[in-house]
Amino acid sequence: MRDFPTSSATDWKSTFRSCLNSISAVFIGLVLFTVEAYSEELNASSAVQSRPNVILILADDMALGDLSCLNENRTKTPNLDRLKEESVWFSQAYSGSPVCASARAALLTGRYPHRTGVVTLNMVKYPELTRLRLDETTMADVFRQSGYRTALIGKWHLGLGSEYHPLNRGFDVFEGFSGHLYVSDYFNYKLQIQNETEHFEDRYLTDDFTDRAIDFVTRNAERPFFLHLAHYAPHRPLGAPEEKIEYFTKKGFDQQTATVYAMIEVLDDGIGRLLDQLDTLGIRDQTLILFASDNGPDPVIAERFNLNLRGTKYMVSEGGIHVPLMVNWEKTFAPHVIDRPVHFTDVLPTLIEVCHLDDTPTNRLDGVSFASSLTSETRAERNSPMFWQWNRTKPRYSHNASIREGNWKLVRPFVTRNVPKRDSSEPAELFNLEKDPFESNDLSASEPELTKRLLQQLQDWSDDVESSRTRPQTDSSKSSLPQN
Ligand SMILES: [Ca+2]
Repeated sequence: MRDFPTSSATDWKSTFRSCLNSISAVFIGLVLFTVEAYSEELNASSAVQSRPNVILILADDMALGDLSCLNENRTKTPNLDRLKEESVWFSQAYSGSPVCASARAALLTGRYPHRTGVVTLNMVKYPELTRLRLDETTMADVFRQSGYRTALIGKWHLGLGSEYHPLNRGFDVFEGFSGHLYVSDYFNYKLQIQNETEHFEDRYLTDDFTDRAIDFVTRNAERPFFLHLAHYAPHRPLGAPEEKIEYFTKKGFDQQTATVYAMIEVLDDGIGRLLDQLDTLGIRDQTLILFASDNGPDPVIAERFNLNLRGTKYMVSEGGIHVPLMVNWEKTFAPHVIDRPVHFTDVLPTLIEVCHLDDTPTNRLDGVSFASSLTSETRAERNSPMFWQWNRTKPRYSHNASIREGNWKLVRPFVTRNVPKRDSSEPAELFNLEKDPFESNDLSASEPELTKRLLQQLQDWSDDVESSRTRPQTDSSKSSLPQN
């Protein structure tokens, strides 16, 4: 050590102490900084590691009563039955709409379909009423923003035209079709493979989608992916392998019902194959799987068994909107049943929470996360009511509209399949779903105050979503998102 003059010993000591303090401060600061940086890295890395792959499988017009475990084996759905046993099953799950396009709009945005601009289903006749507004953020946008590889395999039905194409709405991969005109037959159809249209007549559509889904998960097994497998089955046009149809005609079903059931069996086979592939790849327990149907059974085909629920596709009665929903994440979610009502708009906020996604949609979500129901069997009530409305063209909210609050459901009846020319004067009906799940006992006369209040809430909601639907178009929400 250097010899310092005695006279300055006190100064030296104080300088040394001060120096030491500074060094300590720097050192401690450095340690803290390093620990902080490390822990940030650790948090980021554990967040990434805890992000599961997500496969959202949607059937089209498949009824709750089409699952063989719920229909005394009228149908054959062994894979879905097993998945249900291994999943969190929502016994009170609701679509966002009783028809295809609007239901998908709600599912993919977490918002009531009216806000998104998708209020009906005929894309050719009403292009402006079937496009997902460009200022809406999709589930695929959100996953992609968080680094997921995103794919839509199957049906889009949320707008024709390049701006509305799935590749411009958050999907990296699109192998499917925009609307019904592509599929004249399940054995003879066109698909858009990214931007190119290809014609196929050597395969069966449902198997084709399954093969493409298997191919996608195999190619992306090493990274987080979001796959929306939007099957067309068992939607019209009817068609299935003969031997499968024959199995059901031999059981005594008419030709049309037998064909629908055969289509569902092929769908189920495909889900089994996809799950097997996840096992083979060793990523099953890193993959969250959801299965749902977009709306109830199509009344035009044949009368289908649907647990005696009232109404069908097109109607806001239970038969049109009460759908199957199961959520599976092996080793993370213990199988159980949740009877809390959930709605399609709840799926996006749930996935944002469960997958720790970075981005949140710019527009206010209508849905409420049900993540707590996935990890616990406690029934957490949804505080806000749920709403539905559909008619064939511009919304007329007095037709086919409904609100559910707790166990009470108020329904403004479905009047006609044709375009309503004026507001409906049909009286609203009131049901207590806990006591009357079949909506057979109208209590509006004995509960006039409740009926009046719910009717007003439905009216307020109608005004709100209509004002949102007709807002000026802005594109700001998409400016920060990667574009194809
Ligand atoms: Ca549908």
